[in-house]
Amino acid sequence: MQDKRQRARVQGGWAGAAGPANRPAMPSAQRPQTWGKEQPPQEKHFVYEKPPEVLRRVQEPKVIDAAGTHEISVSPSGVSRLRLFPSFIDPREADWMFEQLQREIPWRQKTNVGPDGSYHEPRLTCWYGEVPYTYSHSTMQANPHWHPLLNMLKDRIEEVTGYNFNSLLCNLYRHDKDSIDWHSDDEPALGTNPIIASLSFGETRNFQMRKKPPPEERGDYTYVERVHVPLDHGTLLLMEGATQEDWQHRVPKEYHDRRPRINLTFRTMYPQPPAPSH
Ligand SMILES: O=C(O)CCC(=O)C(=O)O
Repeated sequence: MQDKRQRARVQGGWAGAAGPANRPAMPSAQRPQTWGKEQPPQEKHFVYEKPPEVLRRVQEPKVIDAAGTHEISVSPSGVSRLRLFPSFIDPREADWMFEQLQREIPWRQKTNVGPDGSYHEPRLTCWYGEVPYTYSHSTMQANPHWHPLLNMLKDRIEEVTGYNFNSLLCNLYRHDKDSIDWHSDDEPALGTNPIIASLSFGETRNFQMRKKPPPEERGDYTYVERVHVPLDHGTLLLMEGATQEDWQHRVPKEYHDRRPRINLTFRTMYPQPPAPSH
């Protein structure tokens, strides 16, 4: 895909009158007699100059859907790594888990604060953990009352991955217009290089990632690397290493009907010192 901005624009300038050097020779008999008279207005013509070709391409997303470990980048911050476990929960088990979670989790619609004021999140959420969780200038209160099924899933994930988690953000995407916008899970309370274990149930949605651009791009994501991971019923995705520092992710709205989807993101939160009072 070639970016429109890269197409050669017509450039050039108005060159002076065609002098003897760049005008074809004319037989002397045909030459206009100009001596003794006023010179005619100088003839100008537009000279096209092709601008130097800048070859930058918008990158096609790399689709990751195979089980296993995928290193998506290496940078001074470290390796960004995804580990994908399709059918981590087998589909029949995943069916009843989905129904139970949809029915029994106390889902709420959170209100966030952005540059244009407050807005309702386009999805429902529920937070579990010993400490509150603040993002987008709004806080979810600590909630130690884990649903037994969530405890069971946490144990299974810990056993397979070897990591321990103490918190969980649950997301319910009710339909195709529910979404989560570009962000990284990089709040200070998550520590450096946080490990995020993301378990999905229900409708398959496209989990999209984009690499943060280098400083010289001044926040322009046009040419960055992209990765798409279709997350389906029962799939576990682990994000490790520098993934939160070097990449952002989102689940975009869709243009066609989508049935509900639940996503559970297990994390480890560290208590933070209280903010200084003034
Ligand atoms: O729904 C998902 O797969 C992603 C959720 C997410 O990005 C988050 O909870 O931070």
